[in-house]
Amino acid sequence: MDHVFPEGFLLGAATAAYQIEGAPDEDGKGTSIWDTFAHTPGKIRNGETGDVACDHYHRWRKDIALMRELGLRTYRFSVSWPRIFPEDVGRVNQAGIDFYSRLVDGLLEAGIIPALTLFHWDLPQALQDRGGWASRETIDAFVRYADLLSRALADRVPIWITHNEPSVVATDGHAVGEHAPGLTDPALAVQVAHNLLVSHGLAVAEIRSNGAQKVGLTINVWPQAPATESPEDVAAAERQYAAEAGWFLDPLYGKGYPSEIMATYERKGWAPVIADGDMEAIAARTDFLGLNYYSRSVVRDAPDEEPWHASGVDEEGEYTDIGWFVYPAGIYDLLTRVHADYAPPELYITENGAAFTDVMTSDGQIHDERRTAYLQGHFAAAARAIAEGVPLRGYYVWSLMDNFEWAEGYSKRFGLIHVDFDTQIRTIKDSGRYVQSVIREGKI
Ligand code: IFM
Repeated sequence: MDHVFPEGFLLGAATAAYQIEGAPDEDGKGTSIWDTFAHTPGKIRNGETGDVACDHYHRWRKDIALMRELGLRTYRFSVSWPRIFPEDVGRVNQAGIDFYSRLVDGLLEAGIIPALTLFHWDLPQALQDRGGWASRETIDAFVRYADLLSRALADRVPIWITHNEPSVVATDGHAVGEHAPGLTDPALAVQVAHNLLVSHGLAVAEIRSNGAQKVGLTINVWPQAPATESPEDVAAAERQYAAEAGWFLDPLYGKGYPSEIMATYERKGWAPVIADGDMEAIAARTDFLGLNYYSRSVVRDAPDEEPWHASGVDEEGEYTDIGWFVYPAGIYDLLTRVHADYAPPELYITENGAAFTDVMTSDGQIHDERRTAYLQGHFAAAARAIAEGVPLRGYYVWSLMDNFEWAEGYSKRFGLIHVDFDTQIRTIKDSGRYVQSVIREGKI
């Protein structure tokens, strides 16, 4: 393999609070919507919850030691908002801030650059009770939370991510109902997406003024390829892309919402209420864009399919355990397209990885060849984009360790580190050793 990452490239791994921490009511933490949702019968596979997860809240020192062993240059984690504000915007829980402050110090001592996500889906239940992301009160609450936390940590955390995957929060949580808070109202979902973007934009200035070196946002994007070269299929793929990616990226880069998508929302009565100044707020200057890439879709024109008149087509080839097609070239397609369309000053792959069933062999190891091959293919395609001038500065593998995969519970393992959820024993997988060697030697 002659692909390499450039000198100084930040290769690391990512997690999120609810997926790993456990300790749902320790040290003054309030209830999040994911605590509520996971405890609602029928919502999570096998009735599992994040109550213990990887018990990272108690084992974080050991987890940092494992990151150090892997040689990670950077670690992306998220903060549990209800550890900081257990109720709504009123009382601050200093013990919550102290937990993350210790974590950050531990990372820095280990030579690992912290990257902090403010919102990876675990909204305080008290805010949901007042309307959640559909309410502008939550925008204000988020800005207050961003300000408070960045005042406490921006002197030591250089990379700040406001939101993780706002489209998933909006769609899965508010239209499909498979994620917390479990609502099924498409118009509400469109408003939620708008409010998330406004809250991002308003928080950027606060975080920066508190000393953060870099502030950005993470979007999940699946490139959409047409099933054939027919103009109808090509247009369908572009519509799907505009609805999923353009709806978020265009306004972030000052282009407003895509008109074709807005026209559809207006026709359906789903268009968001936009207050004066919102579009300017959303377009706040950011230092980088985070992209989560897992797969791509192939779509064909389908006039009967609402609302985008497009429908997915299965591809021949390998799929991961969660049903996502393995398509390494898609990360190159995505990076080059986003660079060409919006030219963010810097890009990060803030998540990429694969769920596969792992088997511990008699040597006590996990020889996860498919995950290793997945990563190798995606690293190589990303390196190709860098070689062609895309300013990709870092790459976070999802995930550092096996964890709570939302509605799928513990059934899908994405980790570089295997977690035995009965004993909490961690075992570095072959894929983890592979990432270690890429960081050490630079070669992919
Ligand atoms: O586990 C999730 C993560 O929380 C957000 N991005 C996708 C991952 C895999 O589904």
